Amino acid sequence: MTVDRAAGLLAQARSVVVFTGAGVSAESGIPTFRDVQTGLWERFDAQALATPQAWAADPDLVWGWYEWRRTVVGRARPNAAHRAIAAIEAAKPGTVVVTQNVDDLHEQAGSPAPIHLHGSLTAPRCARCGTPRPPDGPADEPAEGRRLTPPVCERCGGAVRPGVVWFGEALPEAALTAAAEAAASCDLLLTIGTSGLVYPAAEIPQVAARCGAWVIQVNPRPTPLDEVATVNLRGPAAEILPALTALTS
Ligand code: BV8
Ligand code: ZN
Repeated sequence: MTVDRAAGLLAQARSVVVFTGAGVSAESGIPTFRDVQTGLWERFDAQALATPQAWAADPDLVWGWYEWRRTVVGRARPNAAHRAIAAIEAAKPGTVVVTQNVDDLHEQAGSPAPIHLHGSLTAPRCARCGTPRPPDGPADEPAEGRRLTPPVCERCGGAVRPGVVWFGEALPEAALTAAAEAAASCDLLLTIGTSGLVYPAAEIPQVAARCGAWVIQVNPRPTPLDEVATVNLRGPAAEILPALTALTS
């Protein structure tokens, strides 16, 4: 049984990296990036909205979209996969969690310091001077598809932008370096719920494989990472991760 084989590798591993994508939050009710467009937003392409060009053209539309997504995340709770990942960290000190997600469900599940390669919905900042501008409470329930005027930076008067990495923007250097170093030195990388299509984040599991680590993939669908996976666990993360940790504990 592949999950037994995966549990055996996890039990032996001395240095673990857990790499997650939107699929790990799917069972918390947060649509994945490609599925996020529903209702009034479905006429927009997420990849087109998550760009500096969209922000420059219509900051109110982009800010409204992110506030709507922050509302969706605000209603979500960590699922059994997030909790199992936190349990792996507790059982294996030194485990590094690297996420592409902009929600804070790993933190809510008890992961002490996940590396956010694509930023976070909880970290808006001034688009001009970079001053962080933590959200003032839950998003005000913007209706889907509604424009919202972004707040103004108290320091310089610039517009406050979402604290995420848009397409065409560089990833935070320290985060990417830390993730790549962890991947290069681990002996096991778990890649959970990612399509492995967006670079340079998608390099992380490849780095681990190239450096000789075992790679365990958890995803209901095939991805380009099938080729580098030592064990491929086909199924939903909230079902597979608890089974994996139950076998390992
Ligand atoms: C950069 C934050 C350069 C924003 C995100 C042409 C060719 C190749 C590359 C490029 C190209 N043109 C441009 C590029 C580069 C581009 C890129 O890779 N594009 C791709 C689309 C081809 N990358 C960039 O632009 C990056 N920056 O390259 O900068 C540079 C360098 C120096 C100086 C200046 C510039 C920046 C990329 C970051 C974009 N921001 N997120 C926001 O959230 O709004 S990316 C976003 O999409 C997500 O974070 C995620 O990483 C990605 C994919 O989203 P999803 O598909 O939803 O999620 P995921 O991939 O995780 O897939 C979901 C998976 O879950 C699926 O496989 C599904 O089967 C699985 N699943 C579903 N249910 C479950 C499940 N799994 C388990 N359990 C379940 N229940
Ligand atoms: Zn400012």
